Amino acid sequence: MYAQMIKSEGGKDPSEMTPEEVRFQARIDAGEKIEPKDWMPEGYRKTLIRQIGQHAHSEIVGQLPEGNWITRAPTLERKAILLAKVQDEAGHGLYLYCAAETLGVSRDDLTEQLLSGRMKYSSIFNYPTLTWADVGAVGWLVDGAAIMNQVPLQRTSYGPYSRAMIRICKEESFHQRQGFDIMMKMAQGTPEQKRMAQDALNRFWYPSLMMFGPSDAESVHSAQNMAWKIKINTNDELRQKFVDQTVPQAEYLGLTVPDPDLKWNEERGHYDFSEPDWTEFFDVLNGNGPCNNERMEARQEAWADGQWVRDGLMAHAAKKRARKMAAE
Ligand code: BYC
Repeated sequence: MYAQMIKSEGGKDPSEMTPEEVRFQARIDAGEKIEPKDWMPEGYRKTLIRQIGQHAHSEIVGQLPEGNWITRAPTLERKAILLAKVQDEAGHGLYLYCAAETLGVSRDDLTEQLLSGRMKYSSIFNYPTLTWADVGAVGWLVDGAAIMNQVPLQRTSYGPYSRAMIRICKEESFHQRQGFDIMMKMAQGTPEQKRMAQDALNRFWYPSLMMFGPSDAESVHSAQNMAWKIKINTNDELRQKFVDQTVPQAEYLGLTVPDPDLKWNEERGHYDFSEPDWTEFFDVLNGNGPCNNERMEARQEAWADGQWVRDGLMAHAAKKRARKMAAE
């Protein structure tokens, strides 16, 4: 009876749920947050570890394309802004690793899974930043797409993830605006600067659309994740929202979105647009993007270089513990 009352659209059939699962789904449907010590289905825990872990890794790997330009930022002010942004991404990664740890996985475990290639990070960070305009395009488009995805995640059902997203979203809007500001300067600059801005848009447009994940028909996790309110919108819904929001911004910049089929559809009240090349997307996911090897090597090197710091911290903690025990 209770099982029949719950919604769980897209998820498991209520008649196949255990009484615990039924109670859990009812809490989700009532809009309650799930906290670390609450009972949760193993699948819920696993999919959250997958998504939050992937999200954390994306923040950390995501520092690399922009970090590439810190030493070459055109002015001291731009350098300071970029430094702050890249540091923010490191902070986001840390909040998210902490949120994942509440699900019973350690940060070392997650790192090991990233470095061994068993865990993914966002496809977008496998593309290079070739010019300063690319730093603008990353802020404007990549952070713009990230916000579109992350604002609804503030309402995700898992408490620690939802709270991490609230903090992260505040910073992401600054990131997006700094990117747009760079694009504006470039688009209004010399013909060569405008050409660089257009070239950056040309190269980052479709990879940014891919950030939302495969089309709904190909998305394996969406239905269950939406039933559990881990995910609030489908991949295609968010992609459409992103296009609708970004096209007028491109027009304002005087730049052309690289899609000859892009046009406003009066009837739908949305832009019609061309799908990204999904073969390229899956190729990038399989490790064959332009920068996959470079990104993994950079993370592996950073992890190895940081070993002495981790060893030092562990030795210090052990000494402190021993001193405390001796004093008791
Ligand atoms: N890249 O069933 P689906 C940032 C995978 S960083 C790689 O639709 P789901 C920033 C997916 O994992 C922000 N993989 O999955 C940082 C699954 O593979 P597995 C990053 C992708 O989970 C620095 C398979 O494809 N944001 O803003 O329902 C500087 C099937 O997909 C991608 C997040 O991480 C992709 N783009 O939906 C600047 C957001 N898309 O695991 C900026 C949190 C899909 O089964 N994550 N896959 O092998 C999410 O919201 C969801 O996980 C996704 C995918 C929408 C990405």
